[in-house]
Amino acid sequence: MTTSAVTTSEPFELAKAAADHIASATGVARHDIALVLGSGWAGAADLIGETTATLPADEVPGFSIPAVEGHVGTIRSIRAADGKNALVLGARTHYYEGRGVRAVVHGVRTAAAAGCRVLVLTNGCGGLNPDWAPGTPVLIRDHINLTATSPLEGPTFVDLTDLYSARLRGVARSVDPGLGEGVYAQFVGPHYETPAEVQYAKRIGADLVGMSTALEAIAARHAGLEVFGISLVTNLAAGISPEPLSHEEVLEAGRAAGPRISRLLADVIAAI
Ligand code: 8IG
Repeated sequence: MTTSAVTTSEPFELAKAAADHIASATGVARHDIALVLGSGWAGAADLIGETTATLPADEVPGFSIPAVEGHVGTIRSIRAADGKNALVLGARTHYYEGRGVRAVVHGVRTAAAAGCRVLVLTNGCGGLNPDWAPGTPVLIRDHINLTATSPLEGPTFVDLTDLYSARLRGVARSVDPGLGEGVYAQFVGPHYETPAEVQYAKRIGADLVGMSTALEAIAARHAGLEVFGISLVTNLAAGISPEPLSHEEVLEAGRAAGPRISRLLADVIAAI
């Protein structure tokens, strides 16, 4: 084996180690569905089912505690009413933390190694459609990756057509027929966009702007997971509204919408 091949397999070995740790620490040999809960979505975990184990993220190989207020640093195993085991990853690593793209997608690869078939990616984001008031959940139909990087290394030519499962979007709309859909553009951040960048995003086809999700979704498709993405619009993107953006506003919109979107997500999980 060449040196580069050994290097490329490292992330998957680390994910296997994390999955083995999760299996032994939770007593659940295989999980079925994984969730990454972003800004505003943390409350969903409690509605999905009974938490059977809570692991501090920094005890699981490759994970670290998150840098952002509004994100929790635990990995939870939840038993749903239908017997499915959900793995809730509360410790998302953002690309802007500077730990590299491997760290960003480690949770996704761990979910796949833990047996999951479905990955639910949630986030808080800025909205470009003025009809989507702060607190509106929006299904992710597709993404535009503006990070100028990929979680895949080497000649890994993965097809991203239908990356965000049409089947799972249909399930979500059967739960809430009023849900809108949009294209999510991942910027690096951690600064929010300028109004000019928001207009650029709009012209290239984005409806939502954020700092997560796209890189994770790519790694998920590569790992064979079926991806469901849903955003909470916590603010209108810069320049869409005359108000300047504040992280306080983002947290407040998340708090206010929390119970309603948590119920929605729990109902979607139950219907999957
Ligand atoms: I919450 O307006 C949240 N995250 N890039 N822009 C970007 N990320 C965000 C925004 C936003 N709001």
